[in-house]
Amino acid sequence: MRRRATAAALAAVTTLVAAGCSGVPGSVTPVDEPEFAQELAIPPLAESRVVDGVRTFSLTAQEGTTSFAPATDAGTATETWGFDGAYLGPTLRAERGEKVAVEVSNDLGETTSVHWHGMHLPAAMDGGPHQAVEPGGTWRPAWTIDQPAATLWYHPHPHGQTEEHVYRGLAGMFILDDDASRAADLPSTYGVDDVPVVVQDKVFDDGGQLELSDDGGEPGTLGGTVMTNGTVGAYQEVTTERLRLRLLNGSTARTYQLGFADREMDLVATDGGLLDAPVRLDEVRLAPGERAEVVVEMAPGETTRLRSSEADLGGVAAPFAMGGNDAFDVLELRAADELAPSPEPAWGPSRHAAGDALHEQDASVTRTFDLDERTINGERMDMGRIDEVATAGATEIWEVRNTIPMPHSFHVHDVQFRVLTIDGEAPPPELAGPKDTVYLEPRRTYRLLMRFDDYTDDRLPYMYHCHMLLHEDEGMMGQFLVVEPGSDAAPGRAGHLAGHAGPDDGADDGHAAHDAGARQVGDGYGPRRAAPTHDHG
Ligand SMILES: [Cu+2]
Repeated sequence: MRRRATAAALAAVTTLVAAGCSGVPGSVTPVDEPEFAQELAIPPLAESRVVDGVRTFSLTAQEGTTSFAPATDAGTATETWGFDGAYLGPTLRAERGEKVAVEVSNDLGETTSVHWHGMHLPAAMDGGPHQAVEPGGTWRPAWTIDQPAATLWYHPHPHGQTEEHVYRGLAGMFILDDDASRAADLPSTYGVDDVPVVVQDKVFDDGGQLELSDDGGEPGTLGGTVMTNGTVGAYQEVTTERLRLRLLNGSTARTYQLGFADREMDLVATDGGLLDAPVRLDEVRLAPGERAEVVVEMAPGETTRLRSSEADLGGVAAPFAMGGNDAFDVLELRAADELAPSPEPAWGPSRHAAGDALHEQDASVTRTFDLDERTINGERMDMGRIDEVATAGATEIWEVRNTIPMPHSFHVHDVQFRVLTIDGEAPPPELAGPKDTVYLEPRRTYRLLMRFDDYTDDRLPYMYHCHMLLHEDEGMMGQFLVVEPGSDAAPGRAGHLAGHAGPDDGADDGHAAHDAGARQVGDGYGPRRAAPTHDHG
């Protein structure tokens, strides 16, 4: 795969706009419509074993080959990466309150990492660029699941290489359950009426190999092949009256507008968990990294298709060049002649709801984040610089603004936030639930409410960044600490933090076990609001 130059990318769009193309109909990023003739691949549920009360998974990043026919010629072996397989990874699943651990092994020829997107956990377990897993190495994060039921996911987050690693196929779902989700009237048989749907787009070269195109397009590679769970032209047999789709935009750059041409659907959950009640919608926009759980009704014997209509990207300069004019089918649903009954979607609050709730009146800090072409508040990512320091227990408002007419998004590690307002107005229903990633329409101000409950660390940061992975890799990211009240940790250069590969890289904090025999599980556990017992020596 090739890389491309940012300057060229921006220049190309600028040229298009300057040439007066903004009124041109059509698209420069069209998506092929395949025949929907392949059964949807369902990522297997990851096996786990419970050792001393810890649910322990293992994941191995590895190389392999995958057939993406009919997008490629039958028999073409496309080189891909996956976890425990050739492409994508198994679905991890755990319950609120459980202690979990993952043995992450890297059989690739280069350094990677595994970030638990949407997960509340200690910074040392987060899997960002500071938790690199070297080739041949193993990393053993461990933590306690302490957040609502949700459709989370995991993917690499290595410094400057996230786009390529995700694009090659390293991604999987991490489903969390809790008392509310267990008791809910929602389809819940995995792979049958509760179906993971990882939506991704690809470019294939003449030899059927994956290509990160270098045509200079913003906001990154927009592929002409769209696939679900790695299946091109997929169909899913439906055997129940209602089907729950756990939609994940696992693309690097493309934003989808997912729905059905012939019916509405019930939105039941956003990134971080269930809404207060189902919301009837025609479609839901998902930028890279965003998730939505929807429930769709089927009649016996009928066929319909999940499709992406022209994505509303807000006031971007050249939507025809950003995927905003593309409409295409994504997944075919084929209902059997007899369907088992499904209840009307309904659920009650979790017993944790009061503790989870965020209250705007509790906010004691407001921070401002301005996103430009590749910077946040004028800075590019520097692994050796702390940009923000938050205090455990604090509720904060982050005012985030995309200052240019290009697509951006905003993802915050460690927390689920609430969108309070967009330009002072209440958010639409699909942005009113728990979120960890939000698309930023240009030149609008998003006020995000979040709370940093616990897991303090004076040394290891969490990330916030654009989740358009080219942008992220090119520096659109910052680092924040969560510290104990009274800590003297402050923004600025942080000598203990390794920057890029270099002489400082040996100064590992010892938080994460990088090879066999190093520290085992245990670091991440402990009661809420208690400091973890890290040894920073
Ligand atoms: Cu961006």
